[in-house]
Amino acid sequence: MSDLERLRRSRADFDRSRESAVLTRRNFVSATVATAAAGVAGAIYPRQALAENSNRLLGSFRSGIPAATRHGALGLGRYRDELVKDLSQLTDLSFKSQGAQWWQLNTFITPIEQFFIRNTYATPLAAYDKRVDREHWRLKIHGNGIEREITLTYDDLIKMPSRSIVCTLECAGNGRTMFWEKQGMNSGDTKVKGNGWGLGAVGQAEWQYVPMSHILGLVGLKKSAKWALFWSGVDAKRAGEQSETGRPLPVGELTGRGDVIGLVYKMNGLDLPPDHGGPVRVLVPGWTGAASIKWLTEIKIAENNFWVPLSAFDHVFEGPTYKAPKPDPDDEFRFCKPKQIVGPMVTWLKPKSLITLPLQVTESHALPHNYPLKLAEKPRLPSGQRTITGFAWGPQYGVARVDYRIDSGPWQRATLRGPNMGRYTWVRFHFDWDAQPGDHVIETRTTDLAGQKQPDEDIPFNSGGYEFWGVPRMPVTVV
Ligand SMILES: Nc1nc2c(c(=O)[nH]1)N[C@H]1C(S)=C(S)[C@@H](COP(=O)(O)O)O[C@H]1N2
Ligand SMILES: [Mo]
Repeated sequence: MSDLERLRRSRADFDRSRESAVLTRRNFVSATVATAAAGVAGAIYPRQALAENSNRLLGSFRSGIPAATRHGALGLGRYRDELVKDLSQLTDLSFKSQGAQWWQLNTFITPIEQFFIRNTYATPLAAYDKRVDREHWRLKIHGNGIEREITLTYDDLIKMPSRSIVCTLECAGNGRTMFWEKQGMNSGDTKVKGNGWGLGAVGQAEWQYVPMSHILGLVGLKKSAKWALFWSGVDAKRAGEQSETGRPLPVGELTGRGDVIGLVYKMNGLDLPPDHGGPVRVLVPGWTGAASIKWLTEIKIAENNFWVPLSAFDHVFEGPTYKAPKPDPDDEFRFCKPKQIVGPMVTWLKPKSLITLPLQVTESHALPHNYPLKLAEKPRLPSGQRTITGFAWGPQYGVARVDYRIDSGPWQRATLRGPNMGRYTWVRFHFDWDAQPGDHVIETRTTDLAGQKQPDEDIPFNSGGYEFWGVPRMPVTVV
C-alpha cells in the first residue's frame, strides 16, 4: 500500500468510525500512521480540545486535525469543520447544505459520498456529546398516547427485528432554484428565499430500520393517540445544548402505510454516518426530508398536536394561496409560539424528474465556488447522437412514465430502466437525442400512477421555495 493510499484509507476510516476514533487505540494508531505519512508532526486528535470542548463550536474537534490532512493538500478530499464526511463530490452551498452533484449521479443507489447533506447546525459528534455516542445513546418514548413509557439503548434497538427499504430522501427545497430561473420569483411580493440546491437535494439509499410498528407494539399505542413528535434536540449552536430540532407526524402515518416508517441505523450497509443522523434517525419515506429527523433522542406520542419550528415557520408553505393552520388549546409548543404558525407544513412530495446535466444559473448570484458552470453559462454537449439519462420519482403513488421534449416540441416517451420497485423508489430513465449544434432546451416530466404529472404551469409562490415540482427547464448548448 502506498503512503497516499494508506492515508486515504485511514481518512475514510476516520470519517466512518465517527468519534470513537478518538477513544480507541486501533484508530488512534492508524491515524498516527496517517499523520506520519502526510509528513505532519504532532497528534491528530486534540485531547486538549476535548477537555475544553463544552463551550466551543462542534467544529473545533476537527479543527485540531492538521490542515494538510483536512483540506486536501494531498488531493485527499474536501472537508468542512462542521461536517464529517469527505465533501469532494458535493456542491459546497454552505456548511449546512452540501448538494448532490446530480449531473454526476449514475447509480440506482446513491453512494454516501454523493448523498446531499442538509443540517440546521453542525453535525454533532460523540466526542462532544454523549447523546450521539452509541454507548450512551438513549431513545425515550413517552406521552399520553401510549400505555408504557420506555427508554431504548442502541443495543436494544439493533437486536430488534429490522427491515430495509431502498427509497429516496428529498429536501422540500430541492428545485428551489427553478422558482428563480424558470418562474422569476426573485424579488418583490414573490421573492423566494433559501439555498440554491438546483436539483441536488435528493438521493436514494438503502436504509435498514426497526419498523415503528414494532416500537408501537412495545409501548402499546392507544386508540386516542393522534400525533408523534420525533425529536432530536442534539444538533445545536453549541455542543451539549438542547436545540429546537424535531418534527411532528400524524399517528395515522405510522399505522396506515405498512412498515415503511422506522428507526434507521444503517445506510447503504454502513453504520448510519454522523452527517446523516447517526447513530439513529427516523425515516419517513415519501415525505419531505425534514420529517426524517436525524440524531433522534425522543419520541413523544400524544393525543394533542405539537408545534415546533419545522412545522410552524420552517419547511411550511407560506404564501397567498396557503392558509395557516390553527392550533388546538392543548397542543404542545416547543421553541415556537402560536402566532409563529405561518402555513401548512410540507408533507408528501410530488412526482419529479431530473436529467444529469448541470443547470444554467442566471438569477442566483451566489454560485457555489465548486459549481461546474459560471454565472449564465450553459452546459455544453458535443453534437451527434447523445443519450440523456435521468431519474424520476413520485413517492405518493409511484412512477408510471416519463416524457421529454426538446425546444417545446411534442412530448415523447423516455425509456424507463428497471427496477421500478414501487412508490418510494426512484426509477432511472433515458432517451436518445440527435443533438444539432446550437442552443436548446430539454424538459422532462414524470407522471405518477395516479395520473399526477409535473405541471407546465407555474407552481404557486411560497416564500421558502418549497416543493418545486414543475417541469424542469434545462438549457444546453450543443457544439
Ligand atoms: N436533527 C435534525 N434532523 C434533520 C435536520 C436537521 O437539521 N436536524 N434536517 C432535516 C432536513 S430539512 C432534511 S432535508 C433531511 C436531510 O437529511 P440528510 O442530511 O441525511 O440528507 O434531514 C432532516 N432531519
Ligand atoms: Mo429539508
